[in-house]
Amino acid sequence: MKKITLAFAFAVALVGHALAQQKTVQTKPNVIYIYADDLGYGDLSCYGATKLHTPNLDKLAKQGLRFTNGNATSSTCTPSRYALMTGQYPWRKQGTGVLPGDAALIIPTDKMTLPKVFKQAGYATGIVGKWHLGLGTQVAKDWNGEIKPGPNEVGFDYSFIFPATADRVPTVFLENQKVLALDLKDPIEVNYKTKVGTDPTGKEHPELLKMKSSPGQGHDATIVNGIGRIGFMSGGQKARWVDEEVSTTFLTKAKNFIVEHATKPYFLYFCLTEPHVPRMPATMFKGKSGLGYRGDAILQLDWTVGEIMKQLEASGQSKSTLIIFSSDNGPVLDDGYQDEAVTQLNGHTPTGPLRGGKYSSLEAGTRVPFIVNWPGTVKPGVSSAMVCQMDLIASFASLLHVKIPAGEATDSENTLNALLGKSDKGRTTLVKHSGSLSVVKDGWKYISPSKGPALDKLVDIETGNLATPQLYHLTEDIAEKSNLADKYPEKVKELADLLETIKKK
Ligand code: NG6
Ligand code: CA
Repeated sequence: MKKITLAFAFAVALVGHALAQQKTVQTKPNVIYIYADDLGYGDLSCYGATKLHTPNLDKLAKQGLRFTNGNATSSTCTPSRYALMTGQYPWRKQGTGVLPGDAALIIPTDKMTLPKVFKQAGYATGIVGKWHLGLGTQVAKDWNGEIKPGPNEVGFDYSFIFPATADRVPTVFLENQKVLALDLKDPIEVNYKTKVGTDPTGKEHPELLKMKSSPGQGHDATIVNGIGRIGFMSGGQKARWVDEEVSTTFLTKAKNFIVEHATKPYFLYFCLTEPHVPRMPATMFKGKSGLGYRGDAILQLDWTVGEIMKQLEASGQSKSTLIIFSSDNGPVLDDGYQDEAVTQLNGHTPTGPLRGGKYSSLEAGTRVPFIVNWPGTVKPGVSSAMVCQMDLIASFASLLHVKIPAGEATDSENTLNALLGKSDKGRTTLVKHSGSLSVVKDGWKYISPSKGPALDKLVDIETGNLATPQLYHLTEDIAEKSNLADKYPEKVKELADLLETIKKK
């Protein structure tokens, strides 16, 4: 009898332990934030693309919540990522525009960041992919030693990154503060002003290029892997990446991180480079889309997301992992290379129904694909709530009961209920940022007057610049076709005043 009682008590304890564990999993999901680079609102088949088929992202969306009003804060990379990391509008701080590859770190090391929210909740944190928020304390730095501060100093336990963009030197990976495959006998030097070393440049030797740069866009400095880059570098021959391998390298590192942290909740910031220039996908994707390398790069991105989902399934983490997928800014075709993105477009519309694109104040600049997937917890569906990447800090702080110190991440709003599909209300107000500022409130958008050109000729994108105010009723006119500023002057004034108030905050 005594034996049975003991065995029973033991069994009860076991079940209790299992339930407690399950509970930990439910309240502390693993979080993977997958960030595409320059992917447009209309680039995925789950967002209406018909010339491109993205089955893995479609599956992610079908099993999850697909947002039709998901936003980056800005229409370029660095500022959007700054907002994601800090919960602050980037335009509040000088020096948060697109950074060169040798820039110093722009994220404060003593303030709350998105990875620190997770760390404070006991998570392991990792970043794999494109960083583009600067490294070190100054521009001049030794690329052959420990390079810090960087991601490891702002909240990531583990980092495997490239410093800036795929089209900027140095074209190397860094793992936890050190350049990977560094050979000290062949030291790396980087310079954005003058040529260093003897490597040929695209300007001097266009015949060496396997992909031509577009005239006047500046991708004609040091040639690496047959591609002209922005900026000069010398040395580090063995450390230089091969573009065709970048994505699978990041994928491998991300999968390793997932497997290694299977027993502890983790936050993985997985920032892919597709479909940013230079588009040079792995051989198995070249020609696959029929839309040139831009389309192929999107298929590679889709495949990568599928591989992550498979890895989660294989290690039994699907239900305990919340995936968010989004893009740092809108799409562009010719962003510096003659890669057939324009000539092979074949009727594909990267912006979907939106006007503008990367660099633009118009919707396609900042409204991007945004998917939340947490099988068993987030009910599948489509949400029209206005959500923004900058709000992840406050939202996850709320989920994980982490306190954000006063005066930090002050622009981040807790929109957890919208993100988890429990509410159809996200933000009411959001400031959008390109060359000029716009504000969206309750479906109305005001773009402040700007003297800049209406068309960015270099990339053939409408900028949204106009010398007079613009007012669009986005809920009825998502394509921003009718400027209603003259018709509703009081609305223009209300939103212009609101923008001023937010700017002063
Ligand atoms: C621009 C580059 C463009 C791209 C972009 C950054 C020129 C003319 N164009 O300055 O090719 O690198 O910066 O893109 O230099 S982002 O997605 O990282 O913001
Ligand atoms: Ca980008």
